[in-house]
Amino acid sequence: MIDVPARPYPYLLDPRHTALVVIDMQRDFIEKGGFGDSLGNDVARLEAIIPTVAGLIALFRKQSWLVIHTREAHRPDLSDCPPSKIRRGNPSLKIGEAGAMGRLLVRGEPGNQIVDDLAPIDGEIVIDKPGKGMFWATGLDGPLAERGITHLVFAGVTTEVCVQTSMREANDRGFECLLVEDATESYFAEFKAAAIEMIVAQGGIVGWVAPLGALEKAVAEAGAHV
Ligand code: TIU
Repeated sequence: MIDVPARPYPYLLDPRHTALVVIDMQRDFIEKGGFGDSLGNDVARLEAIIPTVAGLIALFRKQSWLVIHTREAHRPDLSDCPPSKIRRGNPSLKIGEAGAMGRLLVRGEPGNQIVDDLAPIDGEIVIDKPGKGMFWATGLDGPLAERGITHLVFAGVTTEVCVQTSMREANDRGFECLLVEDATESYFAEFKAAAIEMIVAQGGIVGWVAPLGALEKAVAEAGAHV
């Protein structure tokens, strides 16, 4: 086990059974003209974490540990998108309508792609999820069980929406979850801070939190090839 200094107490990472989950680092949320922008958010905050997320992905690739990428994405006919979700937020452009990067949150559209700096490579899992959580209607339980994954490290956007929902779903399924706090971001600084405190409160009710540097150092000290 790799002992990672974390809050609320050290996280024991099992190097043979750990995967990284990078949540929704897609243009829809990170670039102007996408879904996040249509909801009235300042998207610049999210772009700033790309180098840290890239560093985290690089750490996992060096160890040959599994990397999973998710995208919030609907079928072109929107049959997997409840009308309530389309109406929600009274956005300037709704899910499925055409924006500057194609149809919002629709599979295959330019805006639905993961940003170039974090693009998946062969052997990594890419999940299109119609909800905020990564297990709902995705079939992800199967591939994780087949690979014997018991520990999940989380990154991505946004902290209090898709990252927190996915981490809670994973926690309920028995996964040991660590959120890398500088590899996640919200449109609202106060929501990110609150989400992190909710995760670690009550003895780590949803999991653990640590910065990338702590994880890198722990992996290096454990003698893994960094
Ligand atoms: N709006 C917002 O903060 N997030 C989302 O709609 N989706 C994700 O978090 N990916």
